[in-house]
Amino acid sequence: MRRWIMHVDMDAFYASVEQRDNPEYRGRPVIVGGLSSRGVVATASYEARKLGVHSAMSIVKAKELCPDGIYLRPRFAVYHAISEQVHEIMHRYTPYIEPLSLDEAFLDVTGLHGQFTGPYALGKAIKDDIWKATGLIASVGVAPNKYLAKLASDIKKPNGLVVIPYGQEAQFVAPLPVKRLWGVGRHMEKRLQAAGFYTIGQLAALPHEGALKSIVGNQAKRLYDMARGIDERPVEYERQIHSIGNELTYEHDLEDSEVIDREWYYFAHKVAKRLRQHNLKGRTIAIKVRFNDFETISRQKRIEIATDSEETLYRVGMMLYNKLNINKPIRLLGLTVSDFAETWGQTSLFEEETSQEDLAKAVDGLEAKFGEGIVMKGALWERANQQKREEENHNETI
Ligand code: TTP
Ligand code: MG
Repeated sequence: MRRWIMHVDMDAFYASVEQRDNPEYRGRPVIVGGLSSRGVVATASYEARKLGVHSAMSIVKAKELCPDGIYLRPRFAVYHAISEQVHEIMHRYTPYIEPLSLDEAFLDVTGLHGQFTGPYALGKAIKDDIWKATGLIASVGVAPNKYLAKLASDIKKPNGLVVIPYGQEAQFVAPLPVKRLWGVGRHMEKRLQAAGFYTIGQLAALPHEGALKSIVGNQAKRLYDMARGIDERPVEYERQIHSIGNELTYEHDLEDSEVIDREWYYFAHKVAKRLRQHNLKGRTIAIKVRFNDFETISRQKRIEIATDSEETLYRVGMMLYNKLNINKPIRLLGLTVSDFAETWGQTSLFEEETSQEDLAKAVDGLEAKFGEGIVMKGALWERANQQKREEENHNETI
């Protein structure tokens, strides 16, 4: 089967998020970065780029070029939440995802576009899903390999969607300048130009890589292959996750049953949310309790139907806990879900469960947009107003 690789990259990511959340910034030059006199630009909206502002430029320089710009500090928590939301969408299509940064990933979509009318329709579908879920635009490239997919997503930015078909690899890259080869920086570009190579096609026309050795050393083969549109690197996807859990060591030991009850609800919420982000449902629910004398107990239960629901995690967690008949102060609590079932394309048989799932997804979406805790059940709200906790441990075992 022919391999197809997709590259997804959000447009002017941080700046677009700020424009999404502050409509008055739309259509205006927005610069996100460190605002001190030594700060640098993290990114600039396309309106600001027209004036010459770009990533890594000093803020002082940016202000010279764009005195009327809107200068903002980054809100990393929001960008992280959106990144997770985008990954969740990608996981609906394939588990073979290699994230490169918060706003960029490769996907191995081999065999997938059979479900669509071709690679273009597949790229359009992901782009639309990302737009619907986040209100943000991703540029997408689909091609026979990683190098070409990344090039394709970049070449028509912003709002690009480009497919490089099989058979057109070399032809597509031939007219481009040599700096478009992955890994060719300014230094190597100069050396190639000094040797008479300006376009990628000129490199591809060489009979073999040998002639490049004296110019680029051990990069010769890699560049010669890329110049002909060849790149065999696989998508290095994240290894399979086998369990997801959270545990917490408390600053002050817990004794109050109401507080402990609320903690279980907190764990259920946290773990359920992370399960949904990974598109996973688990059948085994385990709790861990450590006392102030360091004695540690674990209990687990296997349920019939795999779940990602906080209500179920809470109920089972509480049931396991109540059976322990505890009478000592507690130092640590934890909840873990494992034994995952495939959830791709599965729909719930029970209407009630579906509406619960829809509700959970809606809450996840709101949290991604406005930050964790925007929609909270009473118990979590109360908890959020308590003192800060210590040493949260966010586990993903593989
Ligand atoms: P990029 O994808 O390189 O840039 P971008 O998304 O802002 O714009 P586009 O893809 O449309 O060209 O980087 C993603 C985010 O990473 C960017 O929004 C801000 C951050 N970033 C930095 O903080 N410093 C940097 O030097 C770069 C390049 C990016
Ligand atoms: Mg980007």
